[in-house]
This record gives sequence, structure tokens and C-alpha cells, in this order.
Amino acid sequence: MVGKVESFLKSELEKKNALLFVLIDSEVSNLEASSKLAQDVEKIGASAILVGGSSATDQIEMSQVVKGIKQNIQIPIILFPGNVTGVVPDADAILFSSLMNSENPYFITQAQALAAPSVAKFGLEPLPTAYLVIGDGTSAWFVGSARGIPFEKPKIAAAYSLAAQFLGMRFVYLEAGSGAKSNVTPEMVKTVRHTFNGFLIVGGGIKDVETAESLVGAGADALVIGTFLEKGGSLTKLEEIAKAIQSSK
Ligand code: 1GP
Repeated sequence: MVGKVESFLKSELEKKNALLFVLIDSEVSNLEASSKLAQDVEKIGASAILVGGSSATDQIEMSQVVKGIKQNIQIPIILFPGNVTGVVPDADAILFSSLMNSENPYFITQAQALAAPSVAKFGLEPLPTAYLVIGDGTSAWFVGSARGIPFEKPKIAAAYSLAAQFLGMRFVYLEAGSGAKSNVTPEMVKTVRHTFNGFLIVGGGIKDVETAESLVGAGADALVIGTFLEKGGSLTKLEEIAKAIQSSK
């Protein structure tokens, strides 16, 4: 069933060419900094705040950050869990993800089974997502025991995405990994876009307008940016990225 957040994202996509999601790792920024950051990025046009990441495991801290952010923004807060510990109350939705190319079944279906009752209990809208780790050497790759899809094998990513679609998943997240040296290639995004009909999220290592534009030009619906801001990247530059990806419609 399509819920409120998914409908909101779709309506945003009718107005904008592509959306910007900002990732906040509750273990990197404290509550005050996270809250200010969320407000700032909402002002410059971000469509959602993701909270989580593969190394964020302190549920109490995450829960406080989510609650704190929520008071000051209108855009949805979407949990981005790396494990069952990434499920906390007060967010609007959750990327209910299967790390389809993990070598460990825990990350494909078991964590999901363990987490599902809490997702229901907390009233989080599950966004059914195929989470595909591209390349290797990142935290998402290591923690998730992923057999990373090689950057230069777009057809493999497309095959997984089509399988995800056949399994009823409406979101695909092509993940190069937080702070990745290389981002997912536009070629891979293009190949996946030709095959997959749903909402296509791309993240990992995006930090400039050129890269962002090329990924959106190739068919990404939303780009996730985290490390750029964690490392002190300017809001002015983020705004340039936001404007560039949102505009051309
Ligand atoms: C990581 O895709 C997200 O899970 C964002 O990546 O931190 O490199 O922006 P960055």
C-alpha cells in the first residue's frame, strides 16, 4: 500500500526533475547540530531527511535525534537502517530494505523479519527498497557482507533491480557507500533506469554539481548526500547541487 510519504515523494517528483535527500548520521552530529542542519537543508530544497547509516547503532541517541529534528521541519524523516537497531519511533517512514547482494541472509530477510513488528508498532511507513551495494571497501559493503556489484557491470545492477521490481519493491537504492571514492556511474544509473520502473535512489560519494547532474541526467529520481556536509561542505554549494538537480523540468 502506498502511504503518505511515498505519495509526497511522487508529488515532489512531478514538480522537480529529481530530489535531494540529506543523510544525517546520529552518531556523527549531535542533536543540536542535526536539528539545525535539517532546518537549513529544508530551506534550500531538500525533500527528505534520512537518519541512519550502517555504523549508526545507538538507538537511544538516534531516537533523540529523530524526535528533535521532527519538531522543526515539515519534510519527512525517513529512517535508513543498517540493522534492527535503526528502527526507532517518531520518524515518518523507513527505507524497509533488503540488501539483495549480501552474502549473509541476515541482511536479505532476517533483520527485516526481526524489525517488522517494531516498524508496525511505531507506525512507520515502510518504503519497500532493494538496497544494492556497488563496489567494495566501504562500511556498507563490509558491515552488510555485500558482494559488491562492480562499478563497470551495470547490467548486473539492472538485473537485481528488475528482480526487485518483480518482487514488488518500489524503490531501488544504488549505494556506492558513505564517503565512497567513486560514485555510482551514470552508465549504471542509465542501464537500471531502462529496466526499473520505480523510484531510483543513488548515493555515495556525491559532492559536486557535475556528478549530481550527470546522475540525474541518467535517470536518478533522488540523490543522497551525507559525507559532504559532515566534512564541512558549504550549504551554498549544496544549494547549487539542489537547484541543478531539481530544475531541469
Ligand atoms: C551513504 O549514500 C549515502 O549511505 C550517502 O553517501 O555519505 O558519501 O554522501 P555520502
